[in-house]
Amino acid sequence: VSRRSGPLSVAETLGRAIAATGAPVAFGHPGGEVALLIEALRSAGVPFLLTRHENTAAFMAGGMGELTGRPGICVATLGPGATNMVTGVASALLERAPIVALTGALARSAPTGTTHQALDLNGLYQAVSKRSIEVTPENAATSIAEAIFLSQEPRPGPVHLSIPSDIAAQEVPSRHARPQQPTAMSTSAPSNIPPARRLLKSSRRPAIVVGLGAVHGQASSAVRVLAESLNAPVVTTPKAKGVFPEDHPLFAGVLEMAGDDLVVDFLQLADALLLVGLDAVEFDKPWRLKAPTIVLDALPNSDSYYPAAVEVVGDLSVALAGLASEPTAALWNEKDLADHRATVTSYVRNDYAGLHPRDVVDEVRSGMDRSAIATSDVGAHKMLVGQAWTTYEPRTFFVANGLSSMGYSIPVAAAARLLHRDRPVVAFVGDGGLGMYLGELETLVRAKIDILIVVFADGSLELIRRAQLRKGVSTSGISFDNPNFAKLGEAMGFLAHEVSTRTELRRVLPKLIAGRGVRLLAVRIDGDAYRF
Ligand SMILES: Cc1ncc(C[n+]2csc(CCOP(=O)(O)OP(=O)(O)O)c2C)c(N)n1
Ligand SMILES: [Mg+2]
Repeated sequence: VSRRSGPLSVAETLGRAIAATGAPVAFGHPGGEVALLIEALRSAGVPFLLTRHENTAAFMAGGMGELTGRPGICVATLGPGATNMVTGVASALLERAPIVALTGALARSAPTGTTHQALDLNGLYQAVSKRSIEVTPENAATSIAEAIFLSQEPRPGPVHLSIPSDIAAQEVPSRHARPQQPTAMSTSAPSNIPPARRLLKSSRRPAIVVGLGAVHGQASSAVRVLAESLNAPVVTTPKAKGVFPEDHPLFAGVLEMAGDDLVVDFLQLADALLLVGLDAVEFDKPWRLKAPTIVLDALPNSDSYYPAAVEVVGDLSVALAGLASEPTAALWNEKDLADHRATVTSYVRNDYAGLHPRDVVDEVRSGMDRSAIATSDVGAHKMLVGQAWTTYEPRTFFVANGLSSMGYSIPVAAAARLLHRDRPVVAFVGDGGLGMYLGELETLVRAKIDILIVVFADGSLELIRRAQLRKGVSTSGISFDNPNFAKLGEAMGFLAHEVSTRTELRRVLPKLIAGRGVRLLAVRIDGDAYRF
């Protein structure tokens, strides 16, 4: 780590500020225009991990952000590098992942009329990030400080900096070397506790709905204390899985995933709903719950996706603690709750004769300990995994459910393993999502990342096939051929097995779970087995 004194270049200024956040690595795919930036990151102590596509770099950075709450870092060059990274940055915006996305940009000294690789990158990135700033020597220190700060502020997300290629080497004038930015996050004392308590006190059957704001607000233990003191059942959204332990007798399922209607019907029995950090980004159906709501969040309910009878804005743990002091005698019955959970569990299984994708989730779950980290991609398999994968702790399950982009699960699992070298990590993915970024398997092998990839090989974009069936149109444009996965593993240097029966699954799974490096389990399934 270089600690040269004297004036710093723009690249060095950015590199040092990023290193100071504790970012362990920057992900990206270079061009000549970002060479100085990558070198400045490296010499500040932030090594560069080359991905084969820029979106993967942004997905990995987003994974780091979701895992830690601090910004992940991704880098792309100008022009096609920057356009390639747009989906990954948009994913960070709607998955609420703090990241700082750095791209090159056309040299400010480029001759008038230069159009080669010239695009309005700030205009492009403005649409997919919280802010997009063109870096100059004068604003460099302030811009990177703002990017780091703003990315973490609720709701977390991406901030983009474009660095014109001739600016990177220029010196930051000493009078601009100190950033003009706050460094402390805002925390406000929650308002409106008394009316919330009154509503709760008059309720006989309160229920708690937890969203992803509770992950960022680190409200897990406060949710549990309140749920137990009220004897209130708890459901979560997919991205909040693990905030409440799913083996707890008060756990009542996951919204928006397979069996969603059952969970909604159950919640209709409630006479008051406590919504904790619920983010509308996770819902793609209209709000159906009828009971009056107490809305607890870091931000005002400006989306108005769901109605708020009482709104409590501020620190979630403080707000939850303020409500927990008023015990009510809730009329929920433990047996009804247990029956409800069993109904949800059996629903996703279907009466299907062959190897059910649910069996795969169950076998992998029981082969890994409670601390395991799982990720899910997007498709029919997500509906299953989001309900069926038992999650015990916050920040141990990650799913694309905001932008819901294919390609999310493997990079996020890789980021998880880079951070947690002591935990088993599994990525569930469809054969469509895997195929979209197949080249990245080389990245994972090269970086020696210990993960199990479980691919549901149905030869189809199954979720889309279901949509076609529902709409009564022909099922065309959704089928494809898969590679021979075992041979692919041989060619690319990782262990891979293909199974199509439960016996085969049980034979190869222990070896795959216990192994090192990249391991791939391809499960041949019939897409008809899924039930939403
Ligand atoms: C980048 C991207 N393109 C298209 C979609 C729309 N989409 C949602 S699910 C899906 C099918 C995914 O197929 P696969 O990965 O095989 O999963 P399956 O549904 O078969 O489980 C598609 C195309 C998307 N979410 N993301
Ligand atoms: Mg598929």
